[in-house]
Amino acid sequence: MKKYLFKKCLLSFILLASFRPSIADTLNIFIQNVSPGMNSVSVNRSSDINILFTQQMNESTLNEENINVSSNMSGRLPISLNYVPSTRTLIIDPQRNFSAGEDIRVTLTSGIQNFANIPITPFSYSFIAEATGGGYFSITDSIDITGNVRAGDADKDGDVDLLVGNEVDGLKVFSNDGLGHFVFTENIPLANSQFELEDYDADGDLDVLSSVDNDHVQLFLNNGIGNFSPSAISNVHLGKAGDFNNDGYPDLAYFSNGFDISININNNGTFHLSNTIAVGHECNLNCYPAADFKIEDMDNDGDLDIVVLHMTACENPFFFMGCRYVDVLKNDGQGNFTNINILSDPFPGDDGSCWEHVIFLTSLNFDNDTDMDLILSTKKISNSGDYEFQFSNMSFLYRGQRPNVFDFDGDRDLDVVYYDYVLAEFDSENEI
Ligand SMILES: [Ca+2]
Ligand SMILES: [Ca+2]
Ligand SMILES: [Ca+2]
Ligand SMILES: [Ca+2]
Repeated sequence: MKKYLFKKCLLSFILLASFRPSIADTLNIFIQNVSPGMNSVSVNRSSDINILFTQQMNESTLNEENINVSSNMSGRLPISLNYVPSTRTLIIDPQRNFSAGEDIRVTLTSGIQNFANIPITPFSYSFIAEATGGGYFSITDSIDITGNVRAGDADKDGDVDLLVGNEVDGLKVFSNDGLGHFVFTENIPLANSQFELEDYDADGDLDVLSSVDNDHVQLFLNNGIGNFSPSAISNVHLGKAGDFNNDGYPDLAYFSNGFDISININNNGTFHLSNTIAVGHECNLNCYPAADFKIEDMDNDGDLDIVVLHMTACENPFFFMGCRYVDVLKNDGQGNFTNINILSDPFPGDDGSCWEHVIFLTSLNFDNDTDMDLILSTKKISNSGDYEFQFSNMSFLYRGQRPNVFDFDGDRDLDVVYYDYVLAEFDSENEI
């Protein structure tokens, strides 16, 4: 995410309280339906995952090599699998309950075959586990930072730890004591303060991908208990993770050439530039650029698309003038993308009085159907499917941003890490 004029941000979260089961048509020629439904929120924490196929499957291909269930909290999850031919249903049983608010992605790769040994169209989808609570937050811990902050269960002991970038000492790991307080445990000295945390090798633990100089990133692999060792270097930039080709391994996307998006495919821990998608920007008020993007399956066809917010604005003493666009880059399933513009605002107007208010793009299924929706500051963008979107204004400014929203103290309500760029520190807030 580009942080031009990024003065201050406060992470917050709206918990959608109710869950309505999805009523889905056939999802593709191989998959009838999935449960929990696509983009579900508030999924029961002990749920199994059921895949209903349209036809009999080759049971020997329904194995862990071809099926990846991954968590934003801890990476790939151990699962057990049971295929029931009489109902054409695959039951995926994760070997632990989901954590509150945990984001789960299920990927079915092309290694799966039907009864005639024809590979399926690769398919992935996600849902969010239920959390309880609601109310107020209080500050519990403060840690100095001068770089990225990412949260996840780095040491795999069941609680969410913090990795904190520091320009002097590199990357620091703070381990959660189980009650939401954090203890410094180790430095990753070769890693930079700019990094991301994902299970890049899909082996069930979270790894670090760090900028190591202007043009390269280096992977630091987790040994399974939170010790990170230097690994492959790739000649690409740091970016957001998304498995664009549905092989179970997180790929990378980042801005290049202004607002264009570069896709980099993960090949056994090294990243290779695949293609760059042009993102047009027809606005001549080219004073300050700002941009953000989210990686979501916006058309529910089982592959990850990219939603790009891009804007430019000029500041005079009293107000901003500019224009902003939202484009969806539609994935064809192979990692090739087509650009579809869904919003073009010549002058932000309704929420353009303060620059920091208009660069927050959030993806969230806020109307509890099966589609992923968007929130852009005070504008709700409701997804009706087939690239039809409804726009409405909210009376408040929404700046909720994942990924640093987790249940840090294990009491099943969601806590928030927020960081203040002005003071260069951040605080962990726990809900009470
Ligand atoms: Ca932990
Ligand atoms: Ca890993
Ligand atoms: Ca991939
Ligand atoms: Ca898609």
